Amino acid sequence: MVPDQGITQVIFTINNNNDPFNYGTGGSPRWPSCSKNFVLYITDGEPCADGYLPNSLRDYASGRSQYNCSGTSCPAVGSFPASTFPSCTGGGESSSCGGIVSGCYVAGIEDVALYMHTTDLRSPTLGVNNMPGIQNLTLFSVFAFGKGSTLLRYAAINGGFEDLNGSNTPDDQSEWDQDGDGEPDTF
Ligand SMILES: [Ca+2]
Ligand SMILES: [Ca+2]
Ligand SMILES: [Ca+2]
Repeated sequence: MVPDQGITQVIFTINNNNDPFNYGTGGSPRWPSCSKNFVLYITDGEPCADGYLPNSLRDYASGRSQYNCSGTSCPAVGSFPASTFPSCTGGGESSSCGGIVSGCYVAGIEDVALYMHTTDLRSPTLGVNNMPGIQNLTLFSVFAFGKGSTLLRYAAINGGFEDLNGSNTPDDQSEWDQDGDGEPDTF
């Protein structure tokens, strides 16, 4: 939905017919501003090479959310333990991610999650078909065959919190743990 300027190969086209915000039928487009939009992310492991991000998204959560990983590790926050990423093989091109870490083996999903959840993706400067109100994405992450990933928890918090105090950041546990069990409600 937010095409990466760095992608040279066109992998999808944007028009009214495949616009997920378009609820119109019969050739009459209709964009209700209050529609909710969700991303269900199902994975069998932690992402391990997310360094290939546009500069505007790289470490976006830094200074915006305490649930921010950087380099090859996530810090401990509250009851969540610190973690380092499993090493993964192949794929990474250091040059593509500015050589920040060899192979681009760095975190990034928690940055993208915060960006997509706190940014109006249909504004005069972003996306197509500028719509009134704020259109964002809410992330639910499902860690199949595993549990207890600090990285995926932070992504779930950043991408799924309800901002009760208007700070635009998940700075209160009640914003992401309404049932009080210590786990993000979207994880
Ligand atoms: Ca980060
Ligand atoms: Ca908040
Ligand atoms: Ca919870």
